[in-house]
Amino acid sequence: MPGVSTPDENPTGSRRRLRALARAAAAGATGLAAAGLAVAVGEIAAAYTGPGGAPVIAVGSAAIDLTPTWLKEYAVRSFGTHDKAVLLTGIYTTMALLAVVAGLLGRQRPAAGAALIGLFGGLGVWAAASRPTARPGDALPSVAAGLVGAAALWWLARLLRAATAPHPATGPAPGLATGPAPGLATGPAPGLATGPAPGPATGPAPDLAPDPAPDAAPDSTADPAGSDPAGRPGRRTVLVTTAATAAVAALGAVGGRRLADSRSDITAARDAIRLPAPAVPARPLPRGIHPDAPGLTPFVTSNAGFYRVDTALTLPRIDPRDWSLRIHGLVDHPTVLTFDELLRQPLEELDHTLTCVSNEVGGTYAGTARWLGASLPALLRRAGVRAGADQLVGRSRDGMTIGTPLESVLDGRRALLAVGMNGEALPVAHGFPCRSLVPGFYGYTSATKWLVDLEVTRFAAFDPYWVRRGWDRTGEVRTASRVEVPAPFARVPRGDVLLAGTAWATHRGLAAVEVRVDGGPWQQTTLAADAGPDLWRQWSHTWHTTAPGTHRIEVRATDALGRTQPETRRPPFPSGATGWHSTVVTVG
Ligand SMILES: Nc1nc2c(c(=O)[nH]1)N[C@H]1C(S)=C(S)[C@@H](COP(=O)(O)O)O[C@H]1N2
Ligand SMILES: [Mo]
Repeated sequence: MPGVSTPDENPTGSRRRLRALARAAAAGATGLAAAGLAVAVGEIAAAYTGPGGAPVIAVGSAAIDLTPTWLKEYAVRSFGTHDKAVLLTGIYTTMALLAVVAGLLGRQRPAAGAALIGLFGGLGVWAAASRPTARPGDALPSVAAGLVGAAALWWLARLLRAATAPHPATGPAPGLATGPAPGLATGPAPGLATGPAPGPATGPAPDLAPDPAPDAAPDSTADPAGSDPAGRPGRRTVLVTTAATAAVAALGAVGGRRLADSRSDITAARDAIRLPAPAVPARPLPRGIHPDAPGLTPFVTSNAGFYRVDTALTLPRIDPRDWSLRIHGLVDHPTVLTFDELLRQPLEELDHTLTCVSNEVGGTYAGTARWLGASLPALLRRAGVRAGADQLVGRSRDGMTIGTPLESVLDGRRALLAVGMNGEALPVAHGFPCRSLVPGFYGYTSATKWLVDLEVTRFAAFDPYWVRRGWDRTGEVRTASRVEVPAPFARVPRGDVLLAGTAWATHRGLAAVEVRVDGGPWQQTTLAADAGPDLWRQWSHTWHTTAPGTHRIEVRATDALGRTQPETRRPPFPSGATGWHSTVVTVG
């Protein structure tokens, strides 16, 4: 036979290795294509059953719930708000590796390769079913993905094996001479080990075999029709089929995602909401709440700039027409409120700084907004809280549980069931259509987004999500302060340098902020106007620089109870970070 594909009478070792490598790559590709098809089928099915059912999302959500606290802390510290992207990348990478393994396995044992793909579908089923919000349909996308992926791998693997099998003259192609044509589903169901897997028992594995006899080398260039006279599929057939499968998978995945987005699109419903005017408007913010220091955090955080912390891999998209809030537990009159009923309550405006317990010293997981909502204590009083209750548990549509000390909710502070944020309906990422807010508590113990259920209960009766993972059950906000101006490692001219920053002791109120340079004496800073105890407070100070060089500026705050931030540095777990923030600048 002419041409490059003429089998070498005496193949060199490198040539043999190259051929083996090409065959391994082809096998790996079948695994990737089959897994891709599985993901696509899962995405499309999830467009109908709900986003929580998409296999990758289900596995990712389960991973989030199962991640030990130390690892979660590490992820938040290292990746911040990118932690979810990192997780998804990890899942896709793991899946790709397993898919390649499945493809390689499938060379000798198509059923085993198929079973591995099916197993991943099974993992999706388990993950979807184990979600706290699991509905019966949630497992369907993973079932479909597992079955289709397994069938695709089995089919591709058998095709590949047939194409690379030794020529009938030297030995029957395993599985071919005796079994049905590949692609006809007359054999054992993929993934079900109902019979011995064809392959190793019937002939040497193609890749383990010494180089095939010259006339047995599959020769795709002599095989334009895609199969040789013996009816074996050619390598080109396998290649084309694998590529076609991958293309269908890619199209399906993109299409499925689009379909899911359009089916769950609630933009129009959110845009249609007309928030009523507040029955209790907020006092206008006093003048002089924000020192004029370029680079200082704005006093009010924009919705777009507001930090986001949650466990939701896909945002719950709730149509307010399908939303209701159940208030139950240790109450005399359990109630269910629709969104319209909620909007008909007298709405109050509340200027409030929300902070996250995971905020590091000097961190940015804090934001201030003008919230609009119904009074939470008023609704609870109307429901009739019974004696013995001490915890209020909020549940979200996505299964988060958040517990707040009931006594604090009812002690006169302005707790809200918020529907508005800075003049618009809550953004989806911040809990649309309704979230709770209780000034004085970190988000994880007060600020349930996508809230659908409020239970009056006891601490002894229920541990919410983060408490089960070791976090403090009370979650009162610690006093915190930051130096923001100058920026870290800034170079500043000699003379007077303006220092400025932000501090909070939410609900207790902030009494003082002090700074010191290079461990020198503490100096009082100038506090900007006080907008109320539920809000952060900004500060500024003129530093008369003396020596050129590098200097460390430290800050500490004192709350209205006279308690100054402790120097001891502690990490956020389990009850919020402690320690003084500092920054380093160079003068000269
Ligand atoms: N449903 C739900 N609500 C949630 C959370 C969550 O993971 N899921 N995270 C809480 C935490 S830890 C914080 S700090 C705040 C953050 O609110 P934001 O994302 O609007 O800033 O939401 C709280 N409410
Ligand atoms: Mo948080």
